[in-house]
Formats: sequence, C-alpha cells, structure tokens
Amino acid sequence: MTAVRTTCAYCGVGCGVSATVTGGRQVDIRGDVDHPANRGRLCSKGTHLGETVGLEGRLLHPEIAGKKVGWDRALDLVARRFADAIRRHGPDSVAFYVSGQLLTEDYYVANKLMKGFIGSSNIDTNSRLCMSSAVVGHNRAFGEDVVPASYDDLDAADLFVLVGSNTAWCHPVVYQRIQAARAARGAQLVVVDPRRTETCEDADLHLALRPGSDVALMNGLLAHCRREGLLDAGFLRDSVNIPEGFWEALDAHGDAGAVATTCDVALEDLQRFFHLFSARPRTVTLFSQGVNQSVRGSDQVNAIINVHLATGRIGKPGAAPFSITGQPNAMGGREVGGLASTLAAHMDFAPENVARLARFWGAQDVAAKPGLKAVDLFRRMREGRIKALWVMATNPAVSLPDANMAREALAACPFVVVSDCIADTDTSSHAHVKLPALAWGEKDGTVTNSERVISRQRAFLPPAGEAKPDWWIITQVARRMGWESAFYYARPADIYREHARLSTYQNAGARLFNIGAHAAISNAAYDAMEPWRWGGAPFADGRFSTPDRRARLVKVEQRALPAPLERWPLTLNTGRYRDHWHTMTRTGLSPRLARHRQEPLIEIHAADAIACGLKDGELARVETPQGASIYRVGISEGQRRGEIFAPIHWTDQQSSGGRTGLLPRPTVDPHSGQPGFKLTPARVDPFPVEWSGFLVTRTAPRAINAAYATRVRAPQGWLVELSGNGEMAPLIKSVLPAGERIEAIDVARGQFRVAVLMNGQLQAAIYLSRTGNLPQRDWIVSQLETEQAGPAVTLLAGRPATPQADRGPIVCACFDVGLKQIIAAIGEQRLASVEAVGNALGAGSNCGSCRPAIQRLLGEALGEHA
Ligand SMILES: Nc1nc2c(c(=O)[nH]1)N[C@H]1C(S)=C(S)[C@@H](COP(=O)(O)OP(=O)(O)OC[C@H]3O[C@@H](n4cnc5c(=O)[nH]c(N)nc54)[C@H](O)[C@@H]3O)O[C@H]1N2
Ligand SMILES: Nc1nc2c(c(=O)[nH]1)N[C@H]1C(S)=C(S)[C@@H](COP(=O)(O)OP(=O)(O)OC[C@H]3O[C@@H](n4cnc5c(=O)[nH]c(N)nc54)[C@H](O)[C@@H]3O)O[C@H]1N2
Ligand code: SF4
Ligand SMILES: [Mo]
Repeated sequence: MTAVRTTCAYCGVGCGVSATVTGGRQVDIRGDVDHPANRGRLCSKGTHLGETVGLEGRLLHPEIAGKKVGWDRALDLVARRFADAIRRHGPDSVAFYVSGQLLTEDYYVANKLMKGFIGSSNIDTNSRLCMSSAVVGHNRAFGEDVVPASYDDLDAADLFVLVGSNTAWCHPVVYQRIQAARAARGAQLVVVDPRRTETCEDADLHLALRPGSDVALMNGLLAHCRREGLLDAGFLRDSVNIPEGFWEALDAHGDAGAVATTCDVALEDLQRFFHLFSARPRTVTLFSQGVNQSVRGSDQVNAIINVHLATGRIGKPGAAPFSITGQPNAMGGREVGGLASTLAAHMDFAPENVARLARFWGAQDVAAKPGLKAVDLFRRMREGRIKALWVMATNPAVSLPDANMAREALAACPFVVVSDCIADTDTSSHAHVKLPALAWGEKDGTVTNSERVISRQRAFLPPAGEAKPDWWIITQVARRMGWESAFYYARPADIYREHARLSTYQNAGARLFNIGAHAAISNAAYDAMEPWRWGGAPFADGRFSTPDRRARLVKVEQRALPAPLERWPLTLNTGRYRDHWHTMTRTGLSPRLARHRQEPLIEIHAADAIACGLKDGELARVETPQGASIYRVGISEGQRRGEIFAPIHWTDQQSSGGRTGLLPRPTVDPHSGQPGFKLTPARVDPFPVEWSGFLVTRTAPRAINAAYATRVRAPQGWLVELSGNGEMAPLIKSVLPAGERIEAIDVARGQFRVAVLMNGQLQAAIYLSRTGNLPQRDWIVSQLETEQAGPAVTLLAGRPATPQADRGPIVCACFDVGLKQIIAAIGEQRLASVEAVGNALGAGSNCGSCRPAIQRLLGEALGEHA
C-alpha cells in the first residue's frame, strides 16, 4: 500500500493528491504536502475524491448503436466514417469537440490529428465556454497567451481584487491561500460580484455591481489612478504601446459619480475601492467567469489588464492580473493549441507558423486558417453541414448555451462519437459510437494548472473494464486513417517529448511557452517528474511577446446596458455550487458531496419573489426565450433586485428540473466567441403542485413520472425529491420495488407513506403529502445504512422513537455537520470564531471549504445579539 502522488481531478488550482489504495477500488485520499499548489490542503471536492472512483455508471466497453463491440470494430468504424466524410465533403465537414479535462498528451494528439493531418481547424474545446476571452485578452495585451502570475504572488500581495469569481467555492485552495495572506500580512480583499457569495463573507469590501458594468468600473479605476498620479510613467515609456486617443477615451470615465451610477454601487464604496487600490501597489486581480462569460468578455479582460499595465503592477512579486482557470488542464489545452483559433505551442495562423508545423510534423495539409468556434460549430451542425463529430470529455448537450439547440445539432449529425468514462450522459444518448475512456485514478500523463505548473497525473487503479487512455484511442483512429508513423506512440512520455520539442523548435525567444528542457526527458524522469513551472516570472524584464516586445493597452469602452424587457423582466445568472462539478458525472456519485445542496435552487431577491408570486421553498418555473425549467425557490439576500441565479449542474440523468443548460442565450463575445452565460433575459412564475414528498431507495431510481423529480446520491442509495399533480397512487406503484410492504395511507388527508422491507432491511420508502406534512429526510436516509430497519411505527412516522434534532442542511461535508447544529452551538456555547466552532463541532477544521459559511452564521448571530 504505497501512496501515489497525482493531481486532483477537478479545478485549475491543480492541487497535489496523495492516493493510497486500501483494497479493491477503495482509496485513501490526502493532500500532497510536497505539491507547491496546495502544500497538503484539499477542498471538499478533492477530499471526497475517493467516493467517485468506483465502477458505478462507468462505460466499460465500446458500443456501436447501443451494442457492446470489440475495440477493433469500433475504431475501424470511426476511422472509416471520418475518412468517408472527408473524402465526400472535404476536411471541414468533420469536427472534434474536446475538453480541458483531457490530459496534455491526449489533447496534443487530438489537435495534431485534426489540424495537422485531417487539415481542418474544426477542433474546438469546452475551454471556449470557459476562458477564451482571457486568451484573447492576453494575446491582445502581451502578444501571447501567458498568465503573468503565480500562487507565490498571493503570498506577497497587499490587496486582492476578485472580479467575477466565487473563489471560496470554485477555487477553494486559492481562497484559503488568500485568507492565509490576509491573516499573515493584513492584506485586504475586495470582491466584485453582483451576488453576495460566500467569497464576500469575510471581505473588506464587496462591490455588488450591475452585471456587465465591469469595463466602467475598471476604466473608472484607471482614470482615478491617472488623476492621482499613480501611473508608472517609466514602465509605460519603455514597455507599453498606447493606442491613439486612449487617454481621451478614458476621460469619459473620469467622473467617479457617473461610474458609481453606471455600476449601481454606492459612491463611497467605489471610492473606498479606489483608495485601497491607490494605497496598495502589490495588487493581484483574480478573475474568472463573471468576467470571461460575457458578450463583452474580451474587453472586460483587457480593462483589467490595462489597469495593471498602466500602473506597472505586473512582472513584480505580488502584483499581477491573474486569470484563474477552471478545469484541471485548461492551461495544457492552450499550450497544445486545442482551440479552433490557435495552433500548437502558442502559435497563431501566420503562414510561417503553419509552414513550421508542417515541417515539424512532416504533414502536407496543416490547416491554414482558424476553424469554427463551439457555438458556431454546433449551429453549422444543426444545418446538417457537419457530417461526423467526435466529442471527448465534455457534455455539450448540457453545457453549451441554448442546450436544446446543441441537442438538435447532435441529432442532425449523421455520425457522432462520444469518448467518456461514464455510460449515460445527456450527450452520449446521441452517440452512434461510445468509446470507454480511462478515468481519473487510471489515466496517466500531465496537466498544467492556473499558475503554469505542469504536474503529473498518475494511475493508481487498474482500468475499468476495457477502458483505454484517450491518447491511445485517438492515435488508433489516426493510424487506421493512414497516418501510421505520425501517430506511433507507445506511451504518454513519447507524446510529451514531442510536445516539448515542438515548443522549442525554431523558437528563438518569440514565444515564452518553451518547455524544451524536457525535449529528451527519459521515461524514468517523466515518471518521477516533480511539479514545475514553465515561463519563470513572465515579463519581469519589461519585455513582452509582441514583435516590438512591448505590451499594449487596449481601448475598451463600456457599452450601454439594456433595460429589462416587459416579457422578460429579470436577468438570469448561472454558475456553480461548492460541492458539485459541472454535469455531476463524478461528484454526483459522492453521498457526502450531495448533501451540501440537494436540489437546484433559483435564488431570488425577496421583493422580486413577492412581485412574481413566489414563496421560499416552493417550486417555480424559470423561462427564457430558449427554454424553461423548474427549480426550488430560494429567497436570498445575496441577490440584487431583478437578477436571479441558477446552478449549472443538474441534467436529464438526475432530474426533471433545474436544467439550466436549456436557458442561456447563445450570444457570444465577438472576439473570443465565448458565450455570455451570466446574463439572459428571463421570467419566473410559480409552479403550483398538489402534492410533494420524497423517495428513499436502495436501488437506482428508474425514470420517474412526476412534474418535478430530482435525485441525489445517499449512502447506500438515493434520495429523490418529488412533486406533482393528480393521483399519487400510480407513481407509488411505479417506483417501489417488490418486498414486504408497510403502509399508512390516509386518502382524506392526502397522506401516503409506504416502506418496503426485505428480511427486515429497508429497500425503499416513499412519503407524499398534499398538505406539506413530511418527515425529515435525515433519519430515513440513515435507515438504508442499517441491516435491520427501525420498527414499522417509526418508519411510517419517519422518525426514531426518541426524536432526533433536525440538523438542517449539511454545511460541513467532512464531519457531516448541519446548519441548525452550528447555529445552536454558536448560541449555546457563545462561540465567536470559526476556530471555536471547529473545536466544538469539528466543522470547518478539515478541508476548510465550509469556513466562509460558518463565518456567515457567526456574523448573523452577532447581528442578532446587537
Ligand atoms: N465547486 C466547483 N468548482 C469549480 C467548478 C465546478 O463546477 N464546481 N468548475 C470549475 C470551472 S471549469 C470554472 S470555469 C471555474 C469557475 O469559477 P467562477 O468563475 O468562480 O464560478 P461561477 O460560479 O461560474 O461565476 C463566478 C461569479 O461571477 C459572477 N458574475 C456574474 N455576472 C457578473 C458580472 O457581470 N460581473 C462580475 N464582476 N461578476 C459577475 C457570478 O455572480 C458568480 O458568483 O470553477 C472551477 N471550479
Ligand atoms: N449556463 C452555464 N453553462 C456553462 C457554464 C456556466 O457558468 N453557465 N460554464 C461553462 C464552463 S466554464 C465549462 S468548463 C463547461 C463544463 O461543461 P462540460 O465539460 O460539459 O462538463 P463536465 O460535466 O465536466 O463534462 C465532462 C465529461 O467528460 C467526462 N470525462 C471526465 N474525465 C474524462 C477523461 O479523462 N476522458 C474522457 N474521454 N472523458 C472524461 C465526464 O464523465 C463528463 O461526461 O460548462 C460551461 N457551461
Ligand atoms: S481546490 Fe479543490 S477541486 Fe481544486 S484542485 Fe484543489 S482540491 Fe481539487
Ligand atoms: Mo470552466
């Protein structure tokens, strides 16, 4: 039982994980104390990785038309159908849609096959939806897509500005490092986000700005810096090109009062932000989807970078604009050129680059122009113009904007191949061929995190069934298409060496991305590779990757923000929950992670809820011009008026409600093609139901015929929330397994309670009510974990003989501590700090992901005392 050092499967923080197999597919997960990204810390998702490595739901064999086949048949068919389409309709009639969750080696060969040998650039990636605006911003400002920051800067900064980033939930270990810097050196934290998220909980300042007004804010800040004499004249003179009329255009933002009005924030708050910025030159501005996922995403990125360039807050310790990446290998994908708009090794489509790639790869037909960006690619597909599509490691039927459009496109494509580790996804239901890929824990290669650190992912489990590495699958198809020698690799290290060689090939310093030091790395050294950062401290010498080596300010203007429409009076913002990852194919397997948010909420301001006729905890239908879905109403003080927020995680696999992917409009940034996921005109109406309740079941629930049904994993089973109209009996009949039944049915009072046992063990139980009289879920769910369920009366009552206190929703996933427990302990034991709560209940003392939530409860309790 030796520990294997690998990296976390989830976010771009890129934490090191130490995994020890303790038997079968059981694994003990620890933070890797030697990894520079996390030094042993892990968040809730990383901590509970062990609950996601079983075989449940895995795709174990290749399938053609739903039938199990051998690898040879599946690979032959894929190669033949792609070759046919290319022969009959040309190379641009086929496409790959790939992902920042592939390893660098997988990504490299996918890009090489499409751009180098098929000769089309129709390979795009879910990174288009994620950070393509940051890529454009970097290219425009620096001449290369380089993130000029590292986590060491977090330890040296005096001011953190988080723009459009719910860091406490989405990059929790970065958030913990920020908190550590604040504790150690009194660094200040400003959060710029229309919502009051848990990231704002302990912030020095929260600017709840009007969505889409970030350019006004940043231009206003820059105008302030200019007024106050904070520009770095020497740096501007030596290292930065300033477009004509740049300062004049900025004058429009010179009036702080007008900026406050545009951004809809208090003038005092705006001025506090400006003063903090003036006083603390060691500033790191971290940004993510609130900035990128906008139809003005690229300009918003450049508005941030402009401020850093003009004040010289770049290339120095503790001072940088920092685009934090979402997926574990978003950065690796950028390095291999996985976007339709880039070429490998940070090259663009300049003719000399195309020629250089042709020489290096020994390829005749290297694509000479950019390909279709994700949304356009699916539009073209819906028109029937893409004849063969290969989707790898992403779930576009959920994650593209206007997902119904994406589904129509998949349905219109004559040949769809899906490589995934999971058998049934909303995307794979459209696949003609399904190819089983190795999952985290089985796959082997490298990833690059937000701070340019390349780390190994290592295998510690055997392959599931016949699953194969993605690089193997891709190269097998390439070889069958006739490119035998160009795709001959025996192991990931072979691909990595080629990738490293390409980065240094005829690169006389023009591109900072150069990992030539590894061009001849031995297999043993690759296996033993320690995490290392490429690019050192970029731009520290004031030299950039542009032809004249100078950075560029970019003229960006705040566009007028449209007023709400009568039919669509609200705007829909979408994003993430703390303990779920995207379409839940993996976090959905973990009972512990399921408990933080068991249902998809539509969060709404109390006044809007009244105006729309909604009540907290009831159901509502959210509609946009693209589609509609049902959510549980969560009235929230964190929402601005007129704005609602929905999570992105629920899919057809878990739910008939909360299907957020159907809602966003497919409008994109004109430069990057990134969709504006955060702002869609919408309306909300009550969704009346006659009865509600829940089902607890040991076996996976089948399709459930109820107006609203969402399921989450529980220990030894599932918990399904249900609501509907009309008769309840048919539903009960359809969802309960055979066995010994005990029931309490009171038709007059509209109460159905049925439990099914087998040899005394609970198999399933359903509780439905027309009056809202329902037991707590906790105890009944716990009955699945016992050999002998409690006596019939307790099962029907839904509570133990000696009543248990209601713990409320789970806040701490590590120690299973509920909201009500924490509130009670704070009151009874007069706890005054997060540490004190940790000592009393354990909550917050392990992974730390729930510390902001505890902070909020402490704040509320204190408020009540006052
Ligand atoms: N728990 C969890 N962590 C994850 C992921 C996950 O699925 N779950 N996914 C990973 C991935 S791929 C990504 S890309 C990252 C995303 O990480 P984040 O970007 O932090 O996450 P989001 O929730 O998408 O959006 C961030 C915030 O942008 C705000 N916002 C909306 N509109 C505006 C605006 O106009 N201006 C500003 N300033 N802010 C705005 C939203 O209110 C939201 O709170 O998370 C990564 N980490
Ligand atoms: N409305 C709205 N939509 C959004 C966003 C938003 O904020 N709002 N955010 C966008 C962003 S930033 C992102 S990154 C996307 C994410 O969206 P997706 O990429 O669609 O989401 P995932 O659930 O991560 O899908 C990954 C798939 O790959 C599979 N997989 C995992 N590992 C491997 C592997 O090694 N090999 C193979 N072949 N398969 C694997 C998983 O089982 C899963 O099915 O969503 C985007 N969509
Ligand atoms: S912050 Fe959490 S999800 Fe992200 S890499 Fe680290 S442990 Fe994994
Ligand atoms: Mo992302």
